[in-house]
Amino acid sequence: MGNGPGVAPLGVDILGAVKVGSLARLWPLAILPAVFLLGSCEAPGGVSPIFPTPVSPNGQGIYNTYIGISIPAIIIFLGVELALLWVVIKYRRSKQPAGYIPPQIHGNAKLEWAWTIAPLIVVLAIAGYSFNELQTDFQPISNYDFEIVVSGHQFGWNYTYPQAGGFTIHQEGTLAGDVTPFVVPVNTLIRLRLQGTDVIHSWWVPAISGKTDAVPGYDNFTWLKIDRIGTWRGECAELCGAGHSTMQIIVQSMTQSDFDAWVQQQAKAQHAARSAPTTAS
Ligand SMILES: [Cu+2]
Repeated sequence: MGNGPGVAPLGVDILGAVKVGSLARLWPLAILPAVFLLGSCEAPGGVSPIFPTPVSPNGQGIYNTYIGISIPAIIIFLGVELALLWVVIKYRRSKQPAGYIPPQIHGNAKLEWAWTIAPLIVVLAIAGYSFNELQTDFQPISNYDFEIVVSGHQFGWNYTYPQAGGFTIHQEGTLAGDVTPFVVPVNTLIRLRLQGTDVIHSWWVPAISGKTDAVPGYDNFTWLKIDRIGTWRGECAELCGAGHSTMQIIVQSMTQSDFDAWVQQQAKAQHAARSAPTTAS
């Protein structure tokens, strides 16, 4: 009695309905992250959330470091979670006699040393491994083929080629479409000298190199040596103002002869612009 659908007593029925109903409703939530990730691949100018294929030795080094830390971390995570589950299931209260108190380990010096030293070793290993990678990628190298000055401003990037006539490519930020590509020759070791003209920006193309800050009044360095012809995306990785999200980066690599032709074209265009009768800009 009283168990008709209209008069369900609070408790069992309602809880049951909530459990079953919410589980069924939660399924779409489980795939939301995947939808979000795939959706953001389509966003104009966005950096892919999926791992990029590294195309420069420093991009490869960063990728290797990430994998080298993540795989042991995943193994440790699974080990800890499995041990936890094993303890929770095997020693659950309902399987113990009433009033049971498990063996106490408080004050066990050996154990406490062990669980202090073991994580310390892991953390120091991660620190050493990643610091070594930082040294490799962000030192001002000296054996480069040529240098390009990358200057960040609100909101865009300027690339000056001092050893190719000193012209500058303006990669003005926009979300309306693709920005002007920053062009480099393939298989050439290029040093990037990063500068900032107003606030701190950060030059980041995941397939090529790690985030490198462009700081006003201070030169920062990174480098690239792209091993194939193509185009890669990046973005400013330092919140730098209202137009931060427009600061896309596109890097294009081409053969040396295509690059030489491109340099000729840029030099000619900028020379023509300079010698043309000046109009208000
Ligand atoms: Cu910026």
